[in-house]
Parts: sequence; structure tokens; C-alpha cells
Amino acid sequence: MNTRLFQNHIVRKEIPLDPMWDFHTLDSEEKKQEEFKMLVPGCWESNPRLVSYKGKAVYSKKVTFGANARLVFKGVSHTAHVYLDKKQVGYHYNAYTEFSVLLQDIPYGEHLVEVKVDNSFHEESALHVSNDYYSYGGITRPVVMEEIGEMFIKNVRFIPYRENEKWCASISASVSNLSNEQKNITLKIKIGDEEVSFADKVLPPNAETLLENTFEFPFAAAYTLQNPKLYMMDASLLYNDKVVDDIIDRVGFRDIKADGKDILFNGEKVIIKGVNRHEDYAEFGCAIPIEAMYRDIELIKSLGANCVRTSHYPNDERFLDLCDENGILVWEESHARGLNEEQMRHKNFEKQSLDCIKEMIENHINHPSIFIWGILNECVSNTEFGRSCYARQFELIKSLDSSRPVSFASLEAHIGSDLCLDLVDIVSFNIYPRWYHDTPVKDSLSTLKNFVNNTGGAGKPLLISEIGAGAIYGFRSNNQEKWTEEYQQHALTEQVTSILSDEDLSGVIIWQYADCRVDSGWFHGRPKSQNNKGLVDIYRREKLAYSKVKDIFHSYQK
Ligand code: ADA
Repeated sequence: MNTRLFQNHIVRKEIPLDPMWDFHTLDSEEKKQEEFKMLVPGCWESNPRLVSYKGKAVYSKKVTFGANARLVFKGVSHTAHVYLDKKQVGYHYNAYTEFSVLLQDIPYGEHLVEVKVDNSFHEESALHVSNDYYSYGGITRPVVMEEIGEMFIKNVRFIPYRENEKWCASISASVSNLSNEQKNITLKIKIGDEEVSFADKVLPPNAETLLENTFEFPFAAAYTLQNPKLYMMDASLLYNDKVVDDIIDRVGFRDIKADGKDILFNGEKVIIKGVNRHEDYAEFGCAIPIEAMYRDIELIKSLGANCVRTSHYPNDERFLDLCDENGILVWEESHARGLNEEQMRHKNFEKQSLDCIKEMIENHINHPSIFIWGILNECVSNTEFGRSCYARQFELIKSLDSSRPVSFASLEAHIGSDLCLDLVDIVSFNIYPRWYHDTPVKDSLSTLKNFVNNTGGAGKPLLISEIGAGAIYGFRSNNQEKWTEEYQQHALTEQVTSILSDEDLSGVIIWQYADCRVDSGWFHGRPKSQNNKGLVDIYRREKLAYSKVKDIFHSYQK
């Protein structure tokens, strides 16, 4: 199954898992109820009998294999318990990050793999709460099963940087030795025509070893937004001169800095013209087929946008691959939207948030398109307790990757009270003049700037991370009332031109690219139970505002 847009292994073999799984819904005592067949990846809401199902279900499949294997899930919504032959072998919380299960010393033969999935809002869940987007259920992203030997490469992390006008990279690889003996290995890493290596390294028994070094790549070409040059990074693990395992990833050479009030990409100032995007597409829900993802990319590019914010959770890696290929900057965000202090004091909040950040960065660090790590959209950044949560999360991000700026989207109600602006590299605010209130956009912007200039955010780049207005596709009227396509077009014109013509700002990320379904408790103010602020609707039909924003984005060519 393709988990990425390119081949990830030549040596490591895949154990075939065809996409149709047996599926049962479960009752509260976990007894099997209705029986279905279910496609993986997919969300169960795509099945006409389960369009609003919130609860538990079990996926099962018989697989023939033996010895050691890795079962990799790119995303299960929302909690997953994994069983092999009825014995639990894995557990994961969070729909939006990858996890894997290591299966060791399995006798060769047919085995039963089962995944119990739960998308209900239960008391153990701090981040997965009813929200202004829909929380789908199922094995919603690809799954792959791989044969592994006694040693395997867990991951290779690549962080490019420039020194004396030359491209360099700090590369670190985690290699596992599952055997009871010490092993001597070499790890070779080929990037384009250049090869670097970690030669003659010792792997202690039953342990994971971290190999780290910095290397120069004097012949590398830069990854730019106009020419997003990607290199395959091919890592091979050699034991007794034989390649025993490999991982192929894709990287690019570029750097990003927040410099004074500017965001610099390879040293050049970039103005952000972006869109917020939920993973939601009509009947496919969050399990968007690659063809539809690519259509989104084409529509976003044609809009003249150069940025996507993955509001409010890490995205399917195939979408990030498409952004890499198309030179579209990505603000990747860990999972959390609009939590109040009580929710942030939930006993599992810290662990679930930190796990999500770790998994997001560990798995996505090599994507050159990611230029900001974001956290905690519109949470309580205006209290001391909230500040301690933001500080802890940023500290973790910086310890995992200090090469990218960090940010969070604060909200209009925190203008005057936000306590966290000193913690970020880029200050970002979500504001809704001309939608939730009728203040002229320029007045809203000057109130915001006055506040930011008197806080720890002063002198940093300032981004408008959300702004927009609702429109119901096809609702047209000469009276320009709210919810009409005309009104949305009118509001976005003022919003986007005011921001892009303001030299103090680093750009705008429109809320939002496409309409999305919302959880049932959110019907109020959400006609059709959708957040209707999309430039396109859930079927990607363009509203009037799409072509207007396209004109504006194309006319600001900085
Ligand atoms: C917030 C939030 C979004 C969405 C938006 C809106 O800013 O971050 O998720 O709910 O408001 O549509 O009101």
C-alpha cells in the first residue's frame, strides 16, 4: 500500500495487506454487532449505514507471515488497540499521528490481526473533543506491514543548514538491534550523487542506537518555492558487507528564519498567502483519496497561495509529499483546538499533547515544505497555567527540531491579555472583523498591532493565521447579507487586501480553504452542520470569493 508518493524501501519487503477488512461495530460491552466489509484506508462514515456512528468497532484480517514484522499505521481515528491472535500488542491515542507495532519471533503461518477503533469522546481523551470540525472514525490513513530482520533502521532525520554559503545537514538515524548479540554495522546514506556514512558502528544487543553527525553537501541545489528541488535520501544498513535493511525518504536543502519582523526562506523575505485546510472532503470524510488531495493542491496553487496551515492536527503524509513537490509552505500543527483551562488541566492533556508533538516531528521532520511547527490553536494563552503548557510544548519542539520557527494561533479575545507571545518566533492571531463583528479590518489590525508591540511579541513577524467569512454555496443575493457568496467575497476582499498591503504584517492564512462538516453539538451558527467559511464547498465547487481572492493573491507578487 502506498503510504507515500514514492517507494520507501527496495530491500525491506512488504507483507501484502489487501484493502478490504472484516469489520464489526461493537456495543458498550464490546460484543460484536453489525458485520460489514470496510476499506482501509477509509472512514466508516463513508458507509451509508454508519454516516454518524460514534463508538467502537473492530477491523480484522488474516495475514500469513512469520519471524519479525512491523505493522505501521499512518492514522487511526481516534484510539486504537491492536491485537495479534487475540493478544494485545499495541495501543495508540490520536487520530493524526503515525504509530507502529513491532511483532517479534512470530511462528510462520496464518495470524489474525485485529484493530479495535473508538471515535467516541470519552473521559480519557483530552484533545479529541466535540469540535468545529468532524471527528471521523476508522483506520483512516494507510497501513503497511513490513518484514524486518534482526536489525532495522527505525528512522533517519535530516536537518539542512547553511554554513559559509555551503549546504550542510545534520543527520541522525535510529537503528534497532533486536538480537541478543552486539553487531557491527555501517549505515550509508546517499543523497543525490553524494554518499555519506556512519562506518563501523557498534549496535549493543536488544537496543536502539542513535547515530548522529553533520555533513557537507557542497554540490546540493537549494529547494526554493519556485524550484522545489527534492533529493531522494537512500539509507542502507550494511552488515558483513550485505545490505540488510533500507529506508528511502525525500529531502530538500533550505533554511527558514524569523529575522526581525520578516520570515526569511533561504535568506529571502517571504509574504505568506495561505489557506487553512481541514482534512475533509464530502463523502470521503477525512480519508481523502490521493486524487482528491492532488485536486486540492491544484486549486490552492491556482489560487496563487503559497502556504497551507494543517489546522488543527498533523496531516496525512501524502499531502505533505504533495506540498513538498509543489513548493507550498506548510504550517504543521499538533492536535488541539479551542481548549479552555479546565480542559487543559485534564489528567491526560500533557501526555497526549507531548506524544502528538513527538510523533508529528519524528515522522514529518524531513519535509522541506514544513516551515512552522504550531501548537494549541486558540487555547488559554492568557492565563499563567496556560502559559506553562505552551512553554512546555515549545520547549519539547525546540529540543526535537530547533531549525524551524514555532508559533500558535491566538484569538481576538486575547488581544490585551495574551501571555505567550514571548515564547514564539512568529506571532499569529486569528481575527474575524466583518464576520463576527463589523469593525473595519484596518481598525482591527491596528488594535492588534498596538497590543503586540507592547508585549514580548514586539519586533517579531506577525501573521494573520485566520480571517474569513461564511457563505453557503449557491446562496446568492443582491442584498449582500451574511451567508451569501456576495457577502463573503466582499468581506474577504477587504480582509485580504488590508493585510497584504500592510507592511507590518507577514501575510495571511485564510479561514478556510474548503467547507467542512462539524460535530453535531456545533450546529448552532453552522448551517448545514458545516463550517461554511470555505472558498470552495465540500465538493470543491468554487464560491465567488475563490476567484476574487485569486485575483488579489496574484496581484501581490512579493
Ligand atoms: C476559530 C478556529 C477555527 C474555526 C473558526 C471559525 O478561529 O480556530 O477552527 O472554528 O474560528 O470558523 O469561527
